[in-house]
Amino acid sequence: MVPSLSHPKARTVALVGRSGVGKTSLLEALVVATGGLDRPGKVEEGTTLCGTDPEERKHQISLGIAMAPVWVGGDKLTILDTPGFIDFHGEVERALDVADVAVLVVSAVDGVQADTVVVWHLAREAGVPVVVFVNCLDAERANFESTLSALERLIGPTLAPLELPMGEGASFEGIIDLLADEAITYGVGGPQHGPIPSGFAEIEARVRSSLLEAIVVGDDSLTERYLEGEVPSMEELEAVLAHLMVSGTIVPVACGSAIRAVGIDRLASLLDEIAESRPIPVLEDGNEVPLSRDSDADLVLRAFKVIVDPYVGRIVVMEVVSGTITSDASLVNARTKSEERLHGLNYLFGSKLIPIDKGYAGDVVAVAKLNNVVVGDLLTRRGRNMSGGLVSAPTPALSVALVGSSHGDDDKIATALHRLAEEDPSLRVRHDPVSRRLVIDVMGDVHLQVTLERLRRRFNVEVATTPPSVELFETIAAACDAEGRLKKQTGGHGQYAVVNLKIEPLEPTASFEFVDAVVGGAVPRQYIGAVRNGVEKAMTHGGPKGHPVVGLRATLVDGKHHSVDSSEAAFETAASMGLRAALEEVGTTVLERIMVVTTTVPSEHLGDVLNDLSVRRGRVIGTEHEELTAVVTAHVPEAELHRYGLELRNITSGRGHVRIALHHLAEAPKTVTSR
Ligand SMILES: Nc1nc2c(ncn2[C@@H]2O[C@H](COP(=O)(O)OP(=O)(O)OP(=O)(O)O)[C@@H](O)[C@H]2O)c(=O)[nH]1
Ligand SMILES: [Mg+2]
Repeated sequence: MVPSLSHPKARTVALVGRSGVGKTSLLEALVVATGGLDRPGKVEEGTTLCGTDPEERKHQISLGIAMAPVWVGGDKLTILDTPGFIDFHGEVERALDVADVAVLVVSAVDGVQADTVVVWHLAREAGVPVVVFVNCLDAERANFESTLSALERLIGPTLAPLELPMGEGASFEGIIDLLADEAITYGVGGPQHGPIPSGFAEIEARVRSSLLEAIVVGDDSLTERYLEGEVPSMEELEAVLAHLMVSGTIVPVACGSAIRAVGIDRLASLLDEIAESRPIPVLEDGNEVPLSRDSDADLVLRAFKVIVDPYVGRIVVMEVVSGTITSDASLVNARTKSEERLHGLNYLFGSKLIPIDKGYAGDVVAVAKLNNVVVGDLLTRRGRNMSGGLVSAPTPALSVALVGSSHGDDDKIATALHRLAEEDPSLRVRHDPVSRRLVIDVMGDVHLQVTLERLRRRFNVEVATTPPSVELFETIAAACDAEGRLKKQTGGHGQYAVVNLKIEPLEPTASFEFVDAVVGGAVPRQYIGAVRNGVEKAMTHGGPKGHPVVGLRATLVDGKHHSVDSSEAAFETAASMGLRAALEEVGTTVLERIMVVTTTVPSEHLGDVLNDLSVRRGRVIGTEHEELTAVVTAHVPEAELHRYGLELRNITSGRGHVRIALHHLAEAPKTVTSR
């Protein structure tokens, strides 16, 4: 369906790339170049539109999606700035979910690095057309040629420079527009167009002809005419180029400097050209349907970010997938099926909320007080059975247990963490049943540090961290008979119960069986349940080595009771005593949890992954190959998996995934039991 032309065009652009390449600075420069701001702020001074969060200012890196719109010829492009640091790549994925086009920002100083590769693959997997912007050409040691060759190795023959820099570093003067065949210099009076300086003529001619060839092969009639020696008109070339860029057949390269505002106006126009409707996949009645950005279609919104503002409260940022939203719209949350009433409509300009009346398909709107909407939710009209299913939970790289500064802080810490997790879908909070401590799953050391800083600044909560405890168990070493005898006379009623149990080991995973084999009422019926409870309580309480007991069958074979002094409590206590005595007598074996670890990595990293697993006492069960990826399944003790996610990320430059689940229990070696 062709989007209606009667509405203004609104599209979304994601800036992605490794940390420090200048994405936040580029967003600032784009806003200035299109008239949204008079002067750019600076990352170093914490004065940019998208770098005002105190932790971002402190670390001088972006930590989450931030945004501001730019207007290009009446079209509204919402530019999403994303963090480059790998711990925050969940945010990059969220931005790519909603973007119509992605700008892969690369610095001409450090070119293509492992993180660049990761982000390029994320953009490819999201199916978004990509524009490469080579930034920092004004910086010392900038090298366009080597950056371009590295990009060619990564992206392949679809890469096509549309521009060349004139000079580099201190001698960086401007941009050569290959299609228009002209030079553009940036002085105080704005961009100046002129002929190509003679020093650049030869290289310009060479790169230009390969660009023209790349364009004409995209259109059969142009190819024919080109081969006959005719040079197609600029309009014809531009039309075919636009089509090739939108379809991803050509990955264009633009260049410049965000800090010196060189080439930024041109990038804005290029983005406007490429930011065409990308059909957004949603699930409707169980089938995947692509929704085109049609402002006249049914309204569908998708939440991709939550901000908890100290003054405004909870703000949900949503993309208008299709339709037109007005500030009084009433919608249904496809996940909860409950109605969500909007109270006002805004867009975000950095940290500012700017009120608006309407948002068209492709727009990004921010709405306060939508307390039940979480990242990934779809809002639509009642009667449509949709689900997004698009927010994949990232694999946590690191888990740590938190210890409050004083006892009883746990509730306060948990509340604060849950508030942080609302804004940060990569942060997971859970309760460790063994240590009874709060455990958080994070994406790495920097993510952990930022989370602890936010706890302190926003909630005044101070915590220390420790590795989460490894869950150990005990099981009885051999079968035996046990007797529990309780006989107390302390004035009034006494307490009297005797139980005779037969205890046998079972498979440790079959945690507990109880058999009643009493004959002749030696233990009256009403106390049998209490005996069972007593055994279970003693198991949970722990064996002689202090771990919960699993894997045994207790058979009640005999016992004694007293018509006045016996009670449920007495039988429960006697049963607990009986089991404890048995465990002491025959001894216990300590068990550890063996996890089944399924690791998916690009095949070239398979060897390193297998080595790493063997160091972790892992036993490889199988390896499967699927095209360029390898899937390794291994049994690994839980005690060896601390920081596995981080190590895998290091080995694979962030391109590995892992799933971990409990498989069985096995005897733990001394090194683990004495930890
Ligand atoms: N010389 C030069 N420096 C630049 C340019 N663009 C950005 N910088 C500087 O590079 C540093 C990092 O810039 P940012 O804009 O914060 O980089 P980023 O890509 O947003 O980094 P993350 O948020 O960590 O992903 C800052 O000190 C900028 O001033 C540029 O075009 N030329
Ligand atoms: Mg940034």
